[in-house]
Formats: sequence, structure tokens, C-alpha cells
Amino acid sequence: MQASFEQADDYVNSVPDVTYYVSAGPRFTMSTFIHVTPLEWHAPVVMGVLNVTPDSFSDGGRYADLDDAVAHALCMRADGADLVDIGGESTRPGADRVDPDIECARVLPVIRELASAGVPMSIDTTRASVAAAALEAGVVLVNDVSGGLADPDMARVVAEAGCPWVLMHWRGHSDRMAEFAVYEDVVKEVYAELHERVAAAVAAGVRPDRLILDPGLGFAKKPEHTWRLIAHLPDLVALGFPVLVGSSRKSHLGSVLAGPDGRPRPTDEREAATVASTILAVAAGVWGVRVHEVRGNVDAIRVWQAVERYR
Ligand code: PMM
Repeated sequence: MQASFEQADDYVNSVPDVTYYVSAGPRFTMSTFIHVTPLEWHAPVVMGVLNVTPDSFSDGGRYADLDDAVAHALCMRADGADLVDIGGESTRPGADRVDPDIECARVLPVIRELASAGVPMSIDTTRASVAAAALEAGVVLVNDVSGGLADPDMARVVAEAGCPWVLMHWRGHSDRMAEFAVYEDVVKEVYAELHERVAAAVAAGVRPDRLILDPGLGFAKKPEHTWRLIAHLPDLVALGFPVLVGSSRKSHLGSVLAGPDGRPRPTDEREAATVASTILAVAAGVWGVRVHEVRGNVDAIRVWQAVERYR
């Protein structure tokens, strides 16, 4: 059964409880009730990461200067990024929060400059005020790693803008997230918690066809949780929403690539592993991937697409 929903209320009333079967067969019922219209971009979408922060785990401090940030964004665009995802607050495990004025001061000049160059952008923020200012300055999508949980005003801002909204699975801010990495069944719990975020977003007036789901790899997740979520990506895709995955350079890759001394591979030596993750995600049917180094991932997707044409 499929239906399209003119009204957010229709959707909310129709959403059944999430059901999950551990054996083969349908795991969730949510997708059968949702008609999702395509987003503006053709999958697979590549989102290039631009952190204008001093302390992000991979590119922190590299693009603090406006000219460096703009040049890097233009480079990612030339390499094939569909969107440049701009963040002004680190979400690295253990990171402290920054003041919203500082977050705005970091991202807005970059957004304005890139908007005038015609670069499609998203804002990576959990704050409604930052999202609103970024939308005003020219971003076209809100990437909220808290899935709307961190700021109760975010849903209103997104609903009014009518823009796509990434709802990522999240259990708490970076300074505390490690203590929330406790699951009996990570797949079931992440999907159920995302389902709650969808219902809350739609209840607040956001159109279901504006939502993108993200399992939040590494956020309140140990490597074994992240690997299990990657293994089950086709089930997340089967919920019927576009799915975004951010595996790029994260610690699950660092630990699987650890040397004989057990030390994780450094972040800037995880590119091949990131590309492998991209292809696993794309083959699972995701809508997009969020990556730091665009070119290698775009090349790999092109190879995958070339093969797909012959299936
Ligand atoms: N990961 C980071 C930041 N933002 N957004 C989404 N939607 N998904 C992610 O997995 C994600 C994100 C952390 O990585 P970074 O510090 O390199 O930006």
C-alpha cells in the first residue's frame, strides 16, 4: 500500500508503530505508508565537507581563513561535489560547544562568498538560529546531526523554509555522546529513534518528502555499532526516505586499519577505506555520502555507475 500525504497530520496519523523482525522478511512497516517525492539532486549525491572550525577531527583548523575555505569549497565543487556542507561547530567526540555568534561568524562569510559563486551548500548545525541565518545567506539544505533534538525551534525554521532536512541519529552532544553508546540491538534502536524524529518533524509541519535520514555513524556509537549499521544500510534505505551516510575518515575505519601496535590509522590516511565505504553505501541504495576528499569518491561512484548500466 502506498499513499501520498498532502497534510502532515495525515502522515502522522497513518504511521504505525515500528515493527522489526529479526528473521528474513520485512523489518519495518514505515516505508509502505510513505510516498517520498524525489529531492532536487539525483542520487548518489556527494556532499563535500567544509568545517570552518579549529577543532574538527579531520579538517579542523585547515579552513579557518576565508580565502582557504572558499578555495577548498570551489575545489570540491570542481571535483564533483553536488553540495558543500559547511559547519562552524565541531562534533568530534568530546568537543565543547561554541557560542552561536561564533558559529555564525565562522560560517556566514563563507556561505555568502560561495553563494555568489553559485555553489550549492548545506549548513551543518544543530541550532535553529544558525540554520535560519545560513538559509538567509544562501544554503539550500539543513544538515542537523541532532535530528531536531538539540533545538526545539529547528523544525519551525525548516518547515518555514521548505528546505530538505537531514535528520541524523543522535543521542547527545559530543562532550557526552560516548556514554550513550549503549544498545541491545543498534539497528532496531537507531531506526526506531529515527522514526520518532520523522514523526516529530512532520508533526511540526515539515513535509515528509523534505526529510533525509542518516544513521549517524560514530555518533554515540562504538565501531561495532557502526559496522552493524553499515551492514544493515539496505534496511534503512527500505524505510523509503533518502539516506545520507557519513563514514568519511571516522574512527571505525581508523580501528579496522590499525597497525600491529594497535594504534588507529591517522585520519588523513583513511581515504581508500572511505572510498570503500562509499561504494558499500551506494550499492546499498543510499541517496548520498558525506566525504572530506571528493574526487576519489566521485571517481569510485562513476565506476560503480558504469557497471550498473550493464545490470
Ligand atoms: N558527521 C560529522 C559531521 N556532520 N552530518 C551528517 N549528516 N552525518 C555525519 O555522519 C556527520 C555529519 C562528523 O564529521 P566531521 O567532523 O568531519 O564533519
